[in-house]
Amino acid sequence: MKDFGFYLVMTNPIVGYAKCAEAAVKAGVKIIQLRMKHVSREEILREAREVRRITQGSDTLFIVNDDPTIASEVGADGVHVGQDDITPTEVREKFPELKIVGLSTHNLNQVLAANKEMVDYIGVGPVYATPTKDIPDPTLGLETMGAMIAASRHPAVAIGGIDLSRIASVLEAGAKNFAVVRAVCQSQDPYRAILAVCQSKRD
Ligand code: 3NM
Repeated sequence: MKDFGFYLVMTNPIVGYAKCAEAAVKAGVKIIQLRMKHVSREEILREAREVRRITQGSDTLFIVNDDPTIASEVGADGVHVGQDDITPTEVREKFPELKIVGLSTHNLNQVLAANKEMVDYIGVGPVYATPTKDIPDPTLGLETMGAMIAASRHPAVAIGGIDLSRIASVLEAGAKNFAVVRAVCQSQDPYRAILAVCQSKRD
């Protein structure tokens, strides 16, 4: 998988998942993830089907967080798993229809372990403190983030507390890809928020 720049993770977008996904497709975001916590499987399935419909035939890849059965059921492009979820190898074995498998990493050892796994990209975070995750791992800071990205043989996506004011520093410290939740999902106008994020990437 090639570097993709901006990666949008959707958790509780204030305009709703469908509108947020539409904005991402319109803005040409390469990859979006549906990350719904504390809701029923049915609710996730419903939103996932809608996001699949919106992204179908577009340039935007659609990833489902945590649950490969939902990803498979709706025909998503892939799944993103954490350290405590089903392993990437198991996903590959049981869900060969999922083209993309992403894995969260939170320290250098996990990056080195991921180098031996068949994953398409890794998450590296949290770079900064974030309230978005219930139990966040210890904050990495830019230096450790940079070292983890440099050690990864897979494309790496910096995540955690990244907003407009921090993107330049994150890129300077070695990230080629970065993900946000709040910086887009808390906007009434996600399209504009995405354009602002992508613009600041180029500055
Ligand atoms: N994963 P925000 S941090 C979903 O460390 C997620 O792997 C993280 O949200 C990790 O952009 C995080 O609102 C939350 O800070 C990122």
